[in-house]
Amino acid sequence: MAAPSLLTTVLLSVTMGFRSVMAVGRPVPPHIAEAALTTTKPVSEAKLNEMKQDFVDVDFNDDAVMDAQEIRAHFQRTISNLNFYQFFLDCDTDNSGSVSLQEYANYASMIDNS
Ligand SMILES: [Ca+2]
Repeated sequence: MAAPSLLTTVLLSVTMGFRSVMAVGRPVPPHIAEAALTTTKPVSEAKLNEMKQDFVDVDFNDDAVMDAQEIRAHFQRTISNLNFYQFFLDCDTDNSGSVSLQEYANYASMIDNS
């Protein structure tokens, strides 16, 4: 029995969550726009810019990390608690309790299917 894995479900939900708010688009500050990022999987420049936009949209207080409260506020009821925790655990690879742009870029590059 090959049911879709939990991770697949999480990733689909998270990706759709981000896409749905892409149109909001807070201005991307220069230090984010020009940040040199590495990604676990290679991605296009356009995709990198999309990730930066996602990041800025979530980082309301501009402290250069997405914390749990910001991610929660951003997604509101669009993802379940379980997906939320899984997303956080998967992104926050250094277990700092928040997600940096670099951590998000690594994560997002892994779920990029384009
Ligand atoms: Ca923040």
